[in-house]
Amino acid sequence: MTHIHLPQSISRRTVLSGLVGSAALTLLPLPSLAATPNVREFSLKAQPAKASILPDKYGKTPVFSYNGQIPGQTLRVTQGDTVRIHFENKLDEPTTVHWHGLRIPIGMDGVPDISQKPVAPGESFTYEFRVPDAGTYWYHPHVNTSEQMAKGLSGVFIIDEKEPYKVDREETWVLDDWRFNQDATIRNDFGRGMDVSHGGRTGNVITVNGKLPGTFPVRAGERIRIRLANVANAKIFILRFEHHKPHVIALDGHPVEPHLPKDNQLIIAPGQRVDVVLDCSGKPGDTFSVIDDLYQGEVYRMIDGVYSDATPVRAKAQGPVVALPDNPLSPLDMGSAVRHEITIDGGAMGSMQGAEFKGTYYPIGELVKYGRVWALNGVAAHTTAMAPILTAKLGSTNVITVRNDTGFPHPMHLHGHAFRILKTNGVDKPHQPWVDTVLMEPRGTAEIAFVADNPGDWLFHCHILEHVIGGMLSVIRVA
Ligand SMILES: [Cu+2]
Repeated sequence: MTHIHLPQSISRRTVLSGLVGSAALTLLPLPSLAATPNVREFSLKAQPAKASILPDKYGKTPVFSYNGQIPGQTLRVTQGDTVRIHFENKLDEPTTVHWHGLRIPIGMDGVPDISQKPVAPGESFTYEFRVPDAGTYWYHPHVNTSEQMAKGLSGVFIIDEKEPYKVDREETWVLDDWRFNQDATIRNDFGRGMDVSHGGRTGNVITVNGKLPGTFPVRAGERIRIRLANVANAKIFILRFEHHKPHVIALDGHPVEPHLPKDNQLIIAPGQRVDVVLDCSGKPGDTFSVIDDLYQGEVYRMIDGVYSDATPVRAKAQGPVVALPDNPLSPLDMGSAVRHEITIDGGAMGSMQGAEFKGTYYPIGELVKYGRVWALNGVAAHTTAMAPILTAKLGSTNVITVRNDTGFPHPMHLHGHAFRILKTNGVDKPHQPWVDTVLMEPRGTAEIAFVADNPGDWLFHCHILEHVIGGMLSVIRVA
C-alpha cells in the first residue's frame, strides 16, 4: 500500500519545463499542499490462490482471491480521501469490482454494461473516486457474481471518521459461508436451480475472517468496536452475544442512534454491515458465546469470547455509547416526495403466474426453461442494463413501497445511494436508519425513501446472488 504523493504537481512541472524551459518555472506558483486532495493508492489483483480455510488435514482450498487473501485485503482510508485503485484481472474469466455502499460516480460502480466493460483476463482498470461517507463498506465482483463470490472474491472497505471514534480497540468480523466437498474444494454446483428458486446458495461451513470461528480474547472493562460484514451469497446471520449487550452504532456504514437490537439479536443479511460497541462487562476468566440464532431450535455457538486473567482495563463502567457523526447525506423532503411501488414475485411455492423476459411475457412453466423464477414489477431480468423500473428526477425525494409477495426473505440493495427505512410491514421502523440494503421479510413490505442525488442507472437487486440469476434485478434511473 502506498499513499500521499504529488503526481499532478510533478507531471505538470515536467510538462511545463519541457515546454517553456526550467527558467520559467521559478515564476509559476506551485500547487499548495493544502489544496492537494489526499490520494490513497492501492493495487488490487483478482487472482486464483490456495487458502487454508479448513484444518490442515483437509488440505488447502483453491479459491478466487483479491491479492491472494481470503477475505480480500482490507482497504482502509479516511473520509474525504480520493482513492485510486489499480485493479488487475489475473483470473481466466472477466470480472469487475463493485464498491458496495459507496456513493461514487456511476462510471466507478463496477456494473457491466452500465459502468464499464468487464475487465478481461489479463487486463486492468483504474478505479478512482472520492469517498464522501465514513463507515464499514465492502467490495466484490459484479460479473458471474454468484460463482466468483462463492469462490471467495470479496473484501472489506473501511472508511475512518475524520475524528477517531473513541474505543479501546477495533475488530472486523467478515462473516461468510462456504459449500465444501470432503476434500476442501468448493462444490462447483454454482447457480443450481434449487438454490435459484429457493433460499440461494447456503454452505456447510461458516467462517469469520476466512477461518473457522474460534475464540475471541477480550479483557475485562474493554470497549470494542466490532465491524460485522456479511459477504455470504445467501446466508443470513442472527448473532446474539451471551451475557453482553452490544450497542448498534451504524448500519451499512451509516451512523444510527446507539441502541440495543431487538431481542439482543444482530440480524445481518447478505450485503449488510453492522457496527457495534461491545462493553466487556464480565470478570477476568469469564467466557461467553456468540450464538447464531438463525437455526431455530438449536443453539449454534459460533465464537467463544474468553476473558483474560488480566485486571480490568478500568475500575468503573464506561459512560453511555455515543453516536457517530452523521454522514453528509441529502436530507429527505417528504413534502415533495414522489411515490413508487416495486413488487417482488416468484420463487418456489410462490403464486407468480408468469413474467416478462426479454420483452415477451411467458407463463411460469415457460419462464423456468430460461432459468428465471423471480420478477420485479412483473419483469425477470436478463442483463444488468435493464430498462428502468422507475426514473427519479435528479434532486427529488422518492419513496418506494417494496412489497415482497414471496415466501422467502430478500435483502434488497440499491447502488449509488443510501436510503432511509421509514416503515416495515406498515409500522414505523425504529430509528429509521439510513442503509443500502433492506431485508424484506417473507410476505412483508418496506417503505424506503431516498434523495436521487447521484445521476446514473443504478441497480436495485436482491443480494441473495442466486436470486439475481433467477431474475431479481432492476434499474433505477436518476436523471
Ligand atoms: Cu432474494
